[in-house]
Amino acid sequence: MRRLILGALLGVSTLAHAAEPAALFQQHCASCHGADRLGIMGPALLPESLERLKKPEAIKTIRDGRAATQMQGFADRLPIADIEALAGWLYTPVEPTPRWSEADTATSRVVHFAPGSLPDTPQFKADPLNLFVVVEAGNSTVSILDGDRFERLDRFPSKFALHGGPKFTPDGRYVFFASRDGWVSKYDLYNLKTVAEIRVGLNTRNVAVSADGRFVAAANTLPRTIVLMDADLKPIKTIAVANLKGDQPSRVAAIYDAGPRKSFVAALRDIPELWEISYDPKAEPIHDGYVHDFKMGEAIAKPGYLNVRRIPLEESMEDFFFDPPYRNAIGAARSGGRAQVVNLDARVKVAELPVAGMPHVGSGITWAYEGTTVLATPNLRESVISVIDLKSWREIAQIPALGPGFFLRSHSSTPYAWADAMMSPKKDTMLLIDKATLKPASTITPAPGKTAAHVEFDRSGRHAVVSIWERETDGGALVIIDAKTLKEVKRLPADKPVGKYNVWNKTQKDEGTSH
Ligand code: DHE
Repeated sequence: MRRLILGALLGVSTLAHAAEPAALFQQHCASCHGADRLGIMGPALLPESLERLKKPEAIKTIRDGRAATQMQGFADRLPIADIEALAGWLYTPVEPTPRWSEADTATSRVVHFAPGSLPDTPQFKADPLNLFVVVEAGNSTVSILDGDRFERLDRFPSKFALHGGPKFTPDGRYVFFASRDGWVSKYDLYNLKTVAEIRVGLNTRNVAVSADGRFVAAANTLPRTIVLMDADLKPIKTIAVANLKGDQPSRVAAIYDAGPRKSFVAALRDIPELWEISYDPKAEPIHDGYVHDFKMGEAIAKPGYLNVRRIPLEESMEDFFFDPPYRNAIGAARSGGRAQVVNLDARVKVAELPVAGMPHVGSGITWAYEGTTVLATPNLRESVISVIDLKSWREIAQIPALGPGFFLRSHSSTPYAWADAMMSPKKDTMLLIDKATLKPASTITPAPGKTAAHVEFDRSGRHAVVSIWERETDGGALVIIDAKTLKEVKRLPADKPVGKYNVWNKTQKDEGTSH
């Protein structure tokens, strides 16, 4: 009866079963999450943005709320059956597919501090190049740590579900974050302030910042676009991601800066192409056809600057990595089991190699080994770290891991590469691999039974910081470990700390860090 009255009040048919959660949503959730589910002060609630949230977690969030956020629990107002129905409904697509236009992007931009209005020197006493930026997923915050004393200088609310590595300007002053539901934020590390935000889409993969600090590129899966902005997050252009004919749109798998090439390179999920977008004003013109089939003079050349140069592939590429001279990109083939190597100058695939499972190439790291450079990548499916020689493009070792894992990290001045096994029963243990022998060297279990994942080093490489990837109330912490003695130095409570990023290592592109 209650439902009938509610349905009548809301003008929603209560006879059709599916209308009930929709009505509950409008009554209880729409004011924060938007009647269209695209988010207002609460995050978007679309299947795309909920990909990483398991349904039981969603039910728990609706029932109990989310600590330290405005998300209150509904256990006292809704019976569990309604909560379950509501959670289930959130995973169904919105019809028609929501749109996000260039105008939406432009009007979403908020400038909290105008460029030039804040001091140009660090407003704290700590080495600005040895700060750590720590993403805490539990309470949607970011912490800024002094990397010498391992103390917080700031802890500020972030957009919901930041994902991917934040990206820094080359001087280390600004850092850019992307949230899964399309927000890009710019934070001033000298003044410890978020200075600008913009929503570039409804579902975003990651952001890249140009090596000259002038451009920010955001890669979306919804809508299928790449958004180019200046460093103040003012949109420059939105590029529709599709094949040459324009009849097959594609999600972007990832976009990265290729500094020495003065370009962004993007891998596309749904079409077999790799894209390069030059930010060099002197870039050569682009003939708008595949390199294999256009005839000189027939195609009209576009300016090479800020336009797309297509590289045709046989199969679309997932995540990828560059070799040190940025001449080649190596990426996992979408179907798994193989990696393809693409020469970005010749614009052709130059090698293909079998690799086990699904390597997480974007989280790979490189180091010098026996006269060559190797790329080691964690594996999302198999208990193995693949080591690939970047000269011969052969897999030269498969190091047995403790289980499938997400991340690898090292530092130029430490002998070990640290790997997690966060998707296995050994999720509480990090494996240390000897970079000189490619053999397992040691293990560390900083908190038995709790997930240990993602390592970052301080600027000198003397300390490693490991995430205990749990809620703060459940032992979530940053564990600071002496990288030589492997002894714990300090433990700082943190709320599900995800990634940590040291300004020096990221801006200097230390060989132990990923993109
Ligand atoms: Fe990530 C980086 C892709 C799921 C935490 N992840 C990246 C990058 C890519 C990627 C392409 C590099 C972007 C960059 O740094 O600019 N991640 C994917 C996936 O395809 C996958 C498997 C599925 C998905 O839903 O997207 C996935 N990632 C996850 C998670 O479930 C993790 C563990 C938790 C979360 O917060 O979503 C996760 N991914 C991370 C982190 C980084 C990352 C912490 C940055 C690592 C770094 O050291 O730079």
